[in-house]
Amino acid sequence: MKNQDVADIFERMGTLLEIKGEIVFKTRAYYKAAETIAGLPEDIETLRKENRLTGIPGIGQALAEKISQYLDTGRMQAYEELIKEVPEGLLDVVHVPSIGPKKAKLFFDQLKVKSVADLREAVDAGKLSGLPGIQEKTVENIRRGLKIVREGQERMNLGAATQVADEFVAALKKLPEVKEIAAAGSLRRGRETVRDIDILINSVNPQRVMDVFVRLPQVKSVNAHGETRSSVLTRNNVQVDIRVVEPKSFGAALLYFTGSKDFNIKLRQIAIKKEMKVSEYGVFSVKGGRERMLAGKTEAGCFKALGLPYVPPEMREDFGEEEYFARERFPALVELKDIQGDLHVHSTWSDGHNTIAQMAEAARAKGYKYLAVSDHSPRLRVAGGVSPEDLKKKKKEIDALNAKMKDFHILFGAEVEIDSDGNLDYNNAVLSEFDFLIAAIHSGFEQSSEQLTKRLVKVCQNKYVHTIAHPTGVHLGKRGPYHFDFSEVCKAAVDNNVCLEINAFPVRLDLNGANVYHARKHGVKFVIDTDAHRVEHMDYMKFGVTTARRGWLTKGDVLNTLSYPELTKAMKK
Ligand code: DGT
Ligand code: CA
Repeated sequence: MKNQDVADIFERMGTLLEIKGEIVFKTRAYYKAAETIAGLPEDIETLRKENRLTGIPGIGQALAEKISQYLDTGRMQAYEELIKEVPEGLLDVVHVPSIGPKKAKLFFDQLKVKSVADLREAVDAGKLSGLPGIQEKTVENIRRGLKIVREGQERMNLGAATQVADEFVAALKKLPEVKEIAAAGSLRRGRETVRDIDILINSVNPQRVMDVFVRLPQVKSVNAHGETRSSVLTRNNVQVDIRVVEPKSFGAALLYFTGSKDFNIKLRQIAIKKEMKVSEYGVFSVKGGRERMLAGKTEAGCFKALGLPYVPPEMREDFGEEEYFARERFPALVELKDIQGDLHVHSTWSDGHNTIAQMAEAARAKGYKYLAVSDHSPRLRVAGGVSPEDLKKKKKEIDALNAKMKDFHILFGAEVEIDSDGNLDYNNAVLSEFDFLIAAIHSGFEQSSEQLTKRLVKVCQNKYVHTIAHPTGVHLGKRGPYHFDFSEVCKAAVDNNVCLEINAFPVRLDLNGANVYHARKHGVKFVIDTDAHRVEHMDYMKFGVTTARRGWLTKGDVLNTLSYPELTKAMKK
């Protein structure tokens, strides 16, 4: 199916025309067409064959001809002409945080900046200062943007990493030689971003495992092909390393290669104090200068031999271990099976792909007991925010669905915009109607820390608000968090019975594990939400739970582990 290819070209044309300074009407047409084609359930080649291209909303004769040309020849003349005027590299420049089409054009016209590398050079050489409208602060923001881009290239998000690892694990698991297999490293710890994938295998026939691994279809190139270790690059340039170890050391190796490095160092120090040694081969007693293996087969065995409680992988970072080790027993961390519902999903009422009924059915199939359908409010025009009039219809639709269902509740929700002064996008009469209200910032990130803090505190004090969505605004690889006084906002949240969200959408993972850990110390309560814009996105819940575990949350810290009656009680102000 070529739908996505065509959509991508139109999307690029929209951006290139925007850089060129074309009128909004024309650029919008391309963006709209791209969005529509990407979402088409039918194959665009079929539509073409049956002469139905112009029947697609927003596709007129001119665009239909461009599509046909691409389907016939694999090229689109209009696109090729456009990139003669506006170099393709500017598409990357535009997407550097804080750049956008206007600045991309300015730097291209004035400094011949044609790529991100050119931009980096121009910034380093101090050439941006003095250009019209470019202040020192602007340059600083661009510098920060370039850093985020670099990090985004070096590290993928947890969702992307999980997908790659799952493919490799599934393929290798099929081998009879593989007794046990696990992804280790930052991925196993559930870190929000992952540099490379470390897979560990328990097998007595390493050579065969190595040979199969380097020949898997996902592999683009082989960096190393050894007897017990190999390393490859996938077609998407992800590095995947595997190691095969003997059964008696599998647990110790898993412990070692899960890391983090700092956690390993801490374990080694503890071992030394107890006249022990811990390595990737096992836990050993070194009493009296004699080395004796105590454990290695399983991870749990290694912790036990060290006299420590089992530390879940998500907690193996450089914070709080002392507190953990000092306790006899630590309350169990929250698990995916504890989750009773998703409180932040979108529907076709705003920019979601599925209807409320479809989302609810998928939620029920997961075993959930409730779902809050929280569409955008009108201020977020790009996301088709719901008008107060349409809210009445949406409410009716929800009431009708609820009347038909037993043991499942759809909550009438909204993700309402927080304006630059901390006010909400619906009036109080409208706000009072919602069962569950999420407040969110989608603009005005560049405000000062004081302003942003004030804005968020004010929202916490709003009596209708139940939670703050993606509280720091981070977009992994695209945008850093906005800055505010995190402790102040945590305190305001606790004082006003407002939850902070752990947004499980893989490009967000916001709050992240470290934020959650600190917020928990303030006594904050949390909701773990997927922000699903289609049914499949609801599967992201596992990443949110992982992030919660990285912040040491137990079931009791998370609002959406409650039953429906408990939830409604807990939401009362
Ligand atoms: P990443 O790949 O940057 O997302 O993070 P990790 O934690 O996966 O780091 P990586 O792939 O360099 O190494 C995997 C694990 O192996 C790491 O978490 C701990 C262990 N490890 C690697 N190098 C060292 C080391 O020099 N010392 C110690 N103690 N452990 C190490
Ligand atoms: Ca790694």
